[in-house]
Amino acid sequence: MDKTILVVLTIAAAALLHTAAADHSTVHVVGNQLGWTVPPGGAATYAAWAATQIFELGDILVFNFTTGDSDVARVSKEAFLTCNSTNPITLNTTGPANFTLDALGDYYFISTFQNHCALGQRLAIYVIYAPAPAPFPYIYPPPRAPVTWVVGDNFGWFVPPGGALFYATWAFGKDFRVGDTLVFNFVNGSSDVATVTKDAFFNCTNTTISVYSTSPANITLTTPGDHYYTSTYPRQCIFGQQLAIYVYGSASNEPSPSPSSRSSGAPTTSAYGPSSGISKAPARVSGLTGLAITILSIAIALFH
Ligand SMILES: *[C@@H]1O[C@H](CO)[C@@H](O)[C@H](O)[C@H]1NC(C)=O
Ligand SMILES: *[C@@H]1O[C@H](CO)[C@@H](O)[C@H](O)[C@H]1NC(C)=O
Ligand SMILES: *[C@@H]1O[C@H](CO)[C@@H](O)[C@H](O)[C@H]1NC(C)=O
Ligand SMILES: *[C@@H]1O[C@H](CO)[C@@H](O)[C@H](O)[C@H]1NC(C)=O
Ligand SMILES: *[C@@H]1O[C@H](CO)[C@@H](O)[C@H](O)[C@H]1NC(C)=O
Ligand SMILES: *[C@@H]1O[C@H](CO)[C@@H](O)[C@H](O)[C@H]1NC(C)=O
Ligand SMILES: *[C@@H]1O[C@H](CO)[C@@H](O)[C@H](O)[C@H]1NC(C)=O
Ligand SMILES: CC(=O)N[C@H]1CO[C@H](CO)[C@@H](O)[C@@H]1O
Repeated sequence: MDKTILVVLTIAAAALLHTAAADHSTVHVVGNQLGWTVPPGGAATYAAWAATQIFELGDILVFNFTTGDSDVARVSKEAFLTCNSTNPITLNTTGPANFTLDALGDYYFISTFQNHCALGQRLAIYVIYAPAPAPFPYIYPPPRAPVTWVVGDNFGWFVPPGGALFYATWAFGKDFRVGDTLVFNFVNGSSDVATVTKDAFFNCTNTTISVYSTSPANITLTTPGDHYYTSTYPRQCIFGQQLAIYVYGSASNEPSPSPSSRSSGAPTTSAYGPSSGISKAPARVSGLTGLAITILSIAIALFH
């Protein structure tokens, strides 16, 4: 394809993504009415608050504090775990302070005022999925032959050391279509693959649609839309053995997402793909998983 066209399409896609993110951005007031302060309930307070939120790309955090009584620093994970305020990534001393979640990944915030962090004024959150590709003109992917996807590649299907971000990262930007096959490799008897509903996925409840108990579990994608996978084994779901994917229509035809997300003027083009920057993961991981990851990370940090 002509480079100029590709650049123009990429810019257009970026602009559309930006618009989509802006339209859907949610404002999260950290701690709700409590605001950003030394919490009466200790560190569990902000972890519990985070568990009630779903953080997405483009969302805004508002740290509501009184200037002079506190501040907010974005810090590394290590600094968060050790309450080290020596070299923060950003520091805002004027309240309220806004922070835009502009990338996937984890974010750590503390107060640099003496003892505030140790007393629980710290927050860890995870931005795992981009927002749904809701109403913006859809760019059709070119037809292609069915693909076999090995879930987690060489790592396979296990509790990932880094938590739920691992499978979200694996799935991010992948072009799953009806007719494709997912291959889950695990150890017989120590895990399984459960296809679950969205609620069961987010809440890690053990209500399964179907279970595949022998490895490899080869699952052919037969319907478009969201698909959720986890394990029925104890704690594997809450420790991050969770995969959410969005499946487009047939591999060899134009995809058929909901009619509202189509535009008659949308060009048929090959600008679509992992590098186009178009996010298509509709799923979001609740703070509950984030909390589980926080606990797991802290546990890992303590035992090393
Ligand atoms: C910030 O806190 C003040 C004092 O409690 C309150 O009046 C104000 O509404 C809060 N702002 C937000 C955005 O919650
Ligand atoms: C705090 O972090 C700084 C660098 O960011 C490091 O030099 C220092 O040793 C750390 N302090 C502690 C107590 O870990
Ligand atoms: C912070 O975000 C709130 C809520 O969107 C908004 O009302 C306020 O103007 C923002 N403040 C700054 C300094 O951007
Ligand atoms: C989790 O479970 C509760 C009820 O147990 C339900 O109301 C909610 O919709 C479920 N899903 C999410 C994403 O929280
Ligand atoms: C799991 O069990 C099935 C059925 O017994 C067997 O065919 C398969 O080879 C086993 N897989 C592994 C990875 O051991
Ligand atoms: C599952 O898929 C793998 C990888 O494509 C293949 O080697 C294996 O034979 C398939 N197993 C079954 C039971 O279809
Ligand atoms: C989940 O459900 C399956 C089948 O319904 C059951 O065999 C398994 O023991 C359950 N696991 C947990 C952790 O409750
Ligand atoms: C919470 C936070 O760090 N907010 C802002 C602090 O100030 C910088 C710029 O100085 C902003 O980029 C941050 O969003």
